Amino acid sequence: MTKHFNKLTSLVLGTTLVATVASAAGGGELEKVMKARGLTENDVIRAAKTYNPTGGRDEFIVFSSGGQSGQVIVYGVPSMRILKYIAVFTPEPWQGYGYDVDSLKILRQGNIRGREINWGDTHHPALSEKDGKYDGRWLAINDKANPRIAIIDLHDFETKQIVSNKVFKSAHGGAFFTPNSEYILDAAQYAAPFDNNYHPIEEYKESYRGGVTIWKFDDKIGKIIEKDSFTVEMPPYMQDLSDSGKGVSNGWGFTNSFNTEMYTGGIEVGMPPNEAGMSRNDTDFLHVYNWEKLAKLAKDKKNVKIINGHKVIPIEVAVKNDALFLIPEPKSPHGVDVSPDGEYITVCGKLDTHASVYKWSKIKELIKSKKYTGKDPYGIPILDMKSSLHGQVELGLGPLHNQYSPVDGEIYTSLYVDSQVVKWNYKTLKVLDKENVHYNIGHLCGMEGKTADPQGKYIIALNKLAIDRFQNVGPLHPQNHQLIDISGKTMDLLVDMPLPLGEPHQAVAIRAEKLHPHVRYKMGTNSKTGKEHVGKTLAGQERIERRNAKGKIDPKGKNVFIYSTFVRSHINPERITVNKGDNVTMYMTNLERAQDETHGFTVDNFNVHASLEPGETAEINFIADIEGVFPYYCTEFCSALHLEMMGYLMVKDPNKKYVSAQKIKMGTMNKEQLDAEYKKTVAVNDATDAVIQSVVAFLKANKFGDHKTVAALVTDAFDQYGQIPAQKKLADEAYKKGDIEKAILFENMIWQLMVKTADVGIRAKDALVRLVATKQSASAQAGERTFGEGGCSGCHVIGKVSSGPDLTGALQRHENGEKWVSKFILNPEEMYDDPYVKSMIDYFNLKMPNQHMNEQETKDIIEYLKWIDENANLF
Ligand code: RUQ
Ligand code: CUA
Repeated sequence: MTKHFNKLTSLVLGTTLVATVASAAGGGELEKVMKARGLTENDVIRAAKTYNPTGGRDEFIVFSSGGQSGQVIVYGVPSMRILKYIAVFTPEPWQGYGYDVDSLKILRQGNIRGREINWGDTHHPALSEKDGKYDGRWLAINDKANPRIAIIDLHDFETKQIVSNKVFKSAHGGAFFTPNSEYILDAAQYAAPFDNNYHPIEEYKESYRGGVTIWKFDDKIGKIIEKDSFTVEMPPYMQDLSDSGKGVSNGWGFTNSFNTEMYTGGIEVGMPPNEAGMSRNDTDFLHVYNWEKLAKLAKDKKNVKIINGHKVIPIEVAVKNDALFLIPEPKSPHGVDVSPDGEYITVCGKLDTHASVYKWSKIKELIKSKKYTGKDPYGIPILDMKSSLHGQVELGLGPLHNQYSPVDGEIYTSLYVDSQVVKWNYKTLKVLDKENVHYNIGHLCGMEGKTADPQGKYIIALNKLAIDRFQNVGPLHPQNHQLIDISGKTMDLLVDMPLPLGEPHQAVAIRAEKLHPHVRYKMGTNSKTGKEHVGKTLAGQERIERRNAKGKIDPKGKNVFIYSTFVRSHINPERITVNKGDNVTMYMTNLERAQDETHGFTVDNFNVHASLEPGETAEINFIADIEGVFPYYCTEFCSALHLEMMGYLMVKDPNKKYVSAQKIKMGTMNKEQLDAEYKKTVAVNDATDAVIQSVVAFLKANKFGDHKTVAALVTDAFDQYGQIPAQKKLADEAYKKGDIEKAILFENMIWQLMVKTADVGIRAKDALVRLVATKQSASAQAGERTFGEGGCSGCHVIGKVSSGPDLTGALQRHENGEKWVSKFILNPEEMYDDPYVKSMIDYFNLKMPNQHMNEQETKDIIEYLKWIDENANLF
């Protein structure tokens, strides 16, 4: 059971690493930190293996079930940094999910028998596949408690569809895509009557049923097609996990089960409890079914029964068509996992210490030659266990789930009771290594570890308990995902990640580069449908309409429609007055194209919230049933003037008379004062525009259009800049009319737009400099870092005189410039009397301090300065 730390190689490596970093940092800094924090060399290596410097990206992206939170959790590997919670079965205000009209429609697709359900017990996420490999387009996840499947679009990481299972009362064994995403397999769990009527438990064997629902999936539009989906009826064994065949076993599905005893407890009537009765038999049944054939059968009316509007293929039909078989499997098993080539099917015993490896070619032969050992009480042929087995291996206590690696025959299995991951070979049936985890691992997640093309490198242990791993935050502990390095001969546990959302059952990981999410929507998109929103509103189209019950514009109508736009930093309109009792619909379009410029929206006290991503149109709806004044505002800190991004909803009672309270008169400026302020404002705008024009000239001179990322930033900047002429016109008109006050305000608006333009424009310039500059040598790169972190940048700004001189051309200022500068960096004090240095000290009233750079760092800085000189025209 115990192992580890035969890691001579990593120790040696560790020492080298420490030595290198220590010398680079100049005073054994790393050693100091290690000592202060009590870290070993191995800890430091593990940290280095998982650390992402700022801006660094992960190699893999994990989609984890969010368990009872009803969400999906997205995080990166190896950093284990959480990137997103995707709202699925549960309202989630940040994303507006369930608080705006369109997302609420998705959530309500999950109603069961008319009942609203606002949570889910998510278990098994599944990524869509092409040829048995992940294609990075769609994610499906099941809800065990309220049998449903949701589809998430990986182009925007939003839930687009929820379908509820019309015959199951719970469903655990899904979601599993078939190898070309034709179908999603979803097995029941607790057997129950398929219809919605009462059936006494004494009729369990007659009226209760299990099964597998085979959902038709259209992978072009990313939707389950309910009318082409069907369920294969199965005996009331508790069907558990499933997997889809692939490669040689493509076209088949595998689902295991427990409680083939068909025991129904009843502690209260003196019966032994379920747990005893349901685990009595030494074997249960692996269900083997031909989904390809069943799908064809389901197309013919005479092969199906319609229950609750859903197609069900009865057991007899499946059996008659040689599409359903059973194979004994050891004692209340849990996971069933098909190997990358589809030939081996590994079933874990849970209450058995063994894993059983079945061989598809053997099963196929038995089916072909109709060699059955008998039939179960429902007439399903049973195949002989021994003749279908490749072999069995004793792994340890409580084997649950499996994952594969690219190494031929290599498989990783979780041991729930032993709290271990075991690496073994399903072909040679040899155990290779064991790694302890804390504690009680359920699923484990390999990198694309259940596909036809596993990527290896890491395994994540999804532990059921955290116990003592983290700071106690109360009796409800966080979950614990542990990252294990599997690239070596033996496994190595790298890091723990507490997950503050429970209980993540299963996770799937995909190579990050396979994901291609959008940055913005096409202007006016309803993100839930992907189509243009009926409420799409462009700048200048903002309006408030009052309509009657027939939808006709009518000043007496009670339905108020607000077509609004959002752009930094204002909402248009800013005043909305309605009558108490009006039905208020607000369409909101985020006019931004800039990356990450999301605006949020709420009206205080009305329990509505929307998240508006760039280009998105969303809709909220409420009855203005209380009188009063309600601020509404943007809920995302979107710019320096975010707090000002607000307005007022005023709800008045049409039956009341309101007396005006307008009394206070403020003193005003005289004409000269106003004129002076106006001129000052215009002058500031002119100066700001000059800066913008210089940036524009630079961008043009350096052909920004050749670089996609820079071009996108420039487009963003000009979104803002393009709004200036309209404001300028308003300012000039107001000035002409003598309303200087208003003219000043419009000029101020112009300045706001300029600042936003400049903000993005400078970002574009910096990005362009990086792209067009000559390539930095490794040493120059290190030099730039040292320059930034070692304190130089505190006084020197490249391209500018700051609190110290501009260093562009510094190497040319002196004879033997490189030597001179390096001497000055190393020992500035010795040169304070040098006439040049002296003049600088006088000018800046500052002495260059000794920053205690070592020789290497100084050399790197010189290289960096050389790179600056090479690119002097850019700064
Ligand atoms: S199951 S811990 Cu809900 Cu996937 Cu095995
Ligand atoms: Cu928009 Cu804050």
